[in-house]
Amino acid sequence: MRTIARRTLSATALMAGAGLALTPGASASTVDEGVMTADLTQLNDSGASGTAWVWAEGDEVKVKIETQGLLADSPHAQHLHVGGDSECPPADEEGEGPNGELRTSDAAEYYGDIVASLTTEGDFSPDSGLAVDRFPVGDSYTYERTITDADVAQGIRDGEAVIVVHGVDHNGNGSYDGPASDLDPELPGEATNPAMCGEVTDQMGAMPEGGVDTGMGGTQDGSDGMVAAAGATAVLAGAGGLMMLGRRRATQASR
Ligand SMILES: [Cu+2]
Repeated sequence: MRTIARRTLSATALMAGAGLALTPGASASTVDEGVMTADLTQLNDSGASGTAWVWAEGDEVKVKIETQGLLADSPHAQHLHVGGDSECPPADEEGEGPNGELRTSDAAEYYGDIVASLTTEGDFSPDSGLAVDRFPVGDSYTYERTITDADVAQGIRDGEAVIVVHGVDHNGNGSYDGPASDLDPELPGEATNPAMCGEVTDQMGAMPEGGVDTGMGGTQDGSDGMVAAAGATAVLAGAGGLMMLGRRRATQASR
């Protein structure tokens, strides 16, 4: 077992050193259990950014999102989208809204429809897509939730999922107002226009793949791969790697 772990470490170190993805190495059995990531980047000149980590194992999907630069003191609808081209629109994409504002429906050809609403509690189906009283509030927040949906989990594993966070203060007056939303005439477009978007991918390896540390089951083999990969990340990335490990511990502790 020690030999296998060392071999995993070497392979991972080589891949990381070459700037390639931290693939599961010897842990072929844990492919479905690995973390995927999404680098959330701004749309509509929102100034927002963030990172998402997504674990999909069996029917379970665990999502963690960290944000910065969103409109403060306001709810931000956020969803997993699947469909379209499974990608985000270009950052400067314009839409049919006032002054070329990109509305949610304008970019549907890129990221498809809502398949899961990343609400803070209760229903997470597309029906809750605009349940503004059950979405995170604020400019910078950390969101974490596990949902159970076989189709959503499969869409993520297939690399078809995109995370979109909504809510843009186009006129900079500190609240959602102005013309009606394309999704719901009762809401201002500012409340529903996309603020940032990220494709859920296994390419980045912001955190190493592994079964046990996701808290969603896993095998002993997955654990070995996880420890080895984490070690390599810490050694190679220095402080950055340690930060990532700290995040993972925080994730564990909060469960
Ligand atoms: Cu959305």
